[in-house]
Amino acid sequence: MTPRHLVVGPGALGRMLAHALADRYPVKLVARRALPERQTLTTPEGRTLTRQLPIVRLEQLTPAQAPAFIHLTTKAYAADDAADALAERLGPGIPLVLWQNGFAVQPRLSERWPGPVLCASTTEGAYALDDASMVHAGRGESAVGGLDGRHAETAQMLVDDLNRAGMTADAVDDIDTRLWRKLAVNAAINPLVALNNVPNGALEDARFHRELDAAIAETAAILAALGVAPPEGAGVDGWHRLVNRVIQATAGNRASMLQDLDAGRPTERNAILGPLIEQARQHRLPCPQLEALNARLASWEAAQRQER
Ligand code: KPL
Repeated sequence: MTPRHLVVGPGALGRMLAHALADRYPVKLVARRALPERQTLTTPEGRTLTRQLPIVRLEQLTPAQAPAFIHLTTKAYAADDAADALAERLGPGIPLVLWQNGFAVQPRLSERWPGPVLCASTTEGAYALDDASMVHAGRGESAVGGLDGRHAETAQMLVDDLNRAGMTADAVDDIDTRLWRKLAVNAAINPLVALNNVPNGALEDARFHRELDAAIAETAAILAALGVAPPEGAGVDGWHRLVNRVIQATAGNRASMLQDLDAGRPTERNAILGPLIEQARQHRLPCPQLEALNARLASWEAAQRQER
């Protein structure tokens, strides 16, 4: 059967999306390796649901299986290669939905993908237990839109599907601002907790304040130069409040970057710190703290590669 939604990248978010959409629409999950089709999800309320999710390999896709939407839920560093392979297999014109962190893949693929590109920013919480089971840890909200407010009708069609599937989603005309805001939070929290091997809540400890404050101040200055409005009030205080709120709300979490280091995967530093450092250079703004975090993560990753 031709799927309406093709979900590429069977990590926790991809499988959560596939589980939700499969209740209402034909869905296929695309994976690079064989995975069990019998997939289990534990809901935020603790119920266990098991479904058959059709899983295909990317190499098996043909234009006959072209869906209404492709959801790309890979890590940011794997998104470009996956998108190239999808365009080659499925042909042009299919809306691509980018669920990645950061602000690197989004402008690049919005230029390169042969069709409309939507970006999604979500606060859904999910983690994988193994190849066949995952936990939907907390319900969140998703915002969807094209960069610069493009593709509003397509975004509305997608959020209608997501809402019918039980998620909470909105079509927005300011996804650029939302992606930068999420990136700002990730840039403040993720590298520090990953490099120190601590849960998010540890950043409330005074020993982290100097580095946390420096990362927030540098990020605030860069985003001000880009014209990204600070959240919750003017200036750097708005960014502090937002970051502190997320630290408190996710105090027990091991952030995604820490999970990446634990699993021996590369981190998403190029998608999160990379765009900030690049913009700082373009606007001639100093960002020594962000550069130091990036360099420390790079050497950690290099050491991990050598161990393998
Ligand atoms: O989004 C996150 C992540 O882990 O990537 C935060 C907000 C840091 C929560 O853990």
